[in-house]
Amino acid sequence: MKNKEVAEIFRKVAALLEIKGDNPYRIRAYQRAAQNIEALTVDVEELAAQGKLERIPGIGKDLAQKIKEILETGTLQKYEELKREIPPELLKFLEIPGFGPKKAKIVYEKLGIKTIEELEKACLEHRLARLPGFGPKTEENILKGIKLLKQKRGRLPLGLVLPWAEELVSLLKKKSPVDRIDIAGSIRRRRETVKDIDILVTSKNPLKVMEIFVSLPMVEEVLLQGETKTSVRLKQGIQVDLRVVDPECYGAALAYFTGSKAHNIRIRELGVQRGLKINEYGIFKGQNRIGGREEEEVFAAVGLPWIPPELREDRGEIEAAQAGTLPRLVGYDEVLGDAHVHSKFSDGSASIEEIAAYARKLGLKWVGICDHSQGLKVAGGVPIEKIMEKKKAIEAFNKRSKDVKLLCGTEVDILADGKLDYPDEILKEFDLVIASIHSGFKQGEENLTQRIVAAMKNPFVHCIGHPTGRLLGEREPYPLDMERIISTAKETKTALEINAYYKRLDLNDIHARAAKEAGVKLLIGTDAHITDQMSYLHLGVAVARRGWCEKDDILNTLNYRQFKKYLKDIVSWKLKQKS
Ligand code: DGT
Ligand code: CA
Ligand code: ZN
Repeated sequence: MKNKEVAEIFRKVAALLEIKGDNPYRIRAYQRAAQNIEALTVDVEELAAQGKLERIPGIGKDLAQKIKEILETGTLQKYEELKREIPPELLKFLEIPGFGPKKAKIVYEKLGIKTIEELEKACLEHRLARLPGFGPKTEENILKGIKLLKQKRGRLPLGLVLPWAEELVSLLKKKSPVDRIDIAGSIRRRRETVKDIDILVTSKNPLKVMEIFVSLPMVEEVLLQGETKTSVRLKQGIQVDLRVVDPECYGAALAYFTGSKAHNIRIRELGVQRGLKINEYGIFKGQNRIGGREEEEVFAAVGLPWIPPELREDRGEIEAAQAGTLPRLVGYDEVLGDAHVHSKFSDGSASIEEIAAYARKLGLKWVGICDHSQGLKVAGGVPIEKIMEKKKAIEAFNKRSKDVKLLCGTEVDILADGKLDYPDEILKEFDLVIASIHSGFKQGEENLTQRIVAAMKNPFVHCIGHPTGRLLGEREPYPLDMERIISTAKETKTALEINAYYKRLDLNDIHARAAKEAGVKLLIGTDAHITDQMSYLHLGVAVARRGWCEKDDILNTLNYRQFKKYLKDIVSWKLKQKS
């Protein structure tokens, strides 16, 4: 997959153009293209071979040609030219979130600062505040940005890493003599970000497995090669640790390397209380190994049922297992629909037919077609005149389609004053109304909370979309009084979204659990702008599971009829409260 490489070059071109003060539309076009290419779940090379590059949102003839050039030559003529005009240090500064090119240029030229470390030091010593147009606030923002950048470098979003890990597993299964094989670590627990890939195998020929592993095309560098452990760095920039373990202790090793560390420590303590030693090599009584082949044995040894990996964070799962009150987590195959997909009616790239066909491929039964509202011009918001056309198209589709059904929805913008971007008489026409904030992130906690609370009080709003607005590694969540959001959601019977787009995962696991505990329903949506992104739905389920959610907590487990009825009933109930 060259997706990341192509996206990276586009992103750098955008940054270079920004320093030069080029046309903002052109800059945005490159940024948007980079984002969409990176988010693809299919190989951009494959799309190029099939002549389908222009199906990627934001890719026209010109950018398609440029993608081909990168795939063929490994770089872009235009990029090489731009690079020659601009010092490379400045490029690095542009990776700092919230540190724009104009300010970067001033710092570089006036203070001669050449590295991020120097920049951090200068901020701490308040040497930037004296520059024209700078102040203490700027320094604070730059320091925040540097912190984000460091986090981003250290950890990658699960949604990027999981497919790489799965690809490694499938290659090892196909090409090397492995018997058992599992992904362990934070990926198995489905943590939202991941430091490295941990893989565990058993094999009668460990040396052969290692030999084949280090020669896989995804591997860039071998860091350590041994008979039981080999570490490599992938071209994607992440480390992989592959361990070959004895079949006798595979279960114990899997439990150990799945973690979390905090969870392991609790299990080990429970073992000690029973006179047992539990580690990655098995379960021991004195010198004797009394178990460890299967993971269940580890839990059974300390009197517990098997605990799903998503819960293993020492957040009460041990106590719940002891009390027999572990949740029956919502299953990955229990979600029947995707609540939040953008179509060609706004800024999505697919028609409703294409979306339905993709849903069918994923085994889904329904999709909420939730396009942006009129005011979001940059995102192709649907003007009021076109809503009836969309509604009719969806009704006609539903008549034709026997299996997959669509809901006519909207992702209505919550405006700066808390009002919604469509009037009530329009909102009432939709089957599904998700209200989201897309602007005014800097308003402060009270205002932002108030906007969401006001939206929830609207009788036609079913759900709040990506409630905190965070983007992993790019944008911190805006400040919200989450307790008040959750209690108002409960009072108004408004659902909260678990946005499953890999950079959002918003609500996160902790907030999803708080919502569930308060009795608030959760709705999972991928926010897909291109059909492939619908395959991220499982990431939303993973968040729900990490949030201890059961089937009843998740509206996506309803079938089409039940879901539509649920949505209607909510509006009737809300209207009754008002009158
Ligand atoms: P990551 O890699 O930061 O995304 O998160 P993990 O959980 O995959 O952490 P990693 O790769 O450092 O280690 C994998 C697992 O190995 C971890 O979840 C628990 C186990 N482990 C590592 N170090 C220790 C330790 O010092 N004590 C115990 N009990 N377990 C450990
Ligand atoms: Ca790990
Ligand atoms: Zn949105």
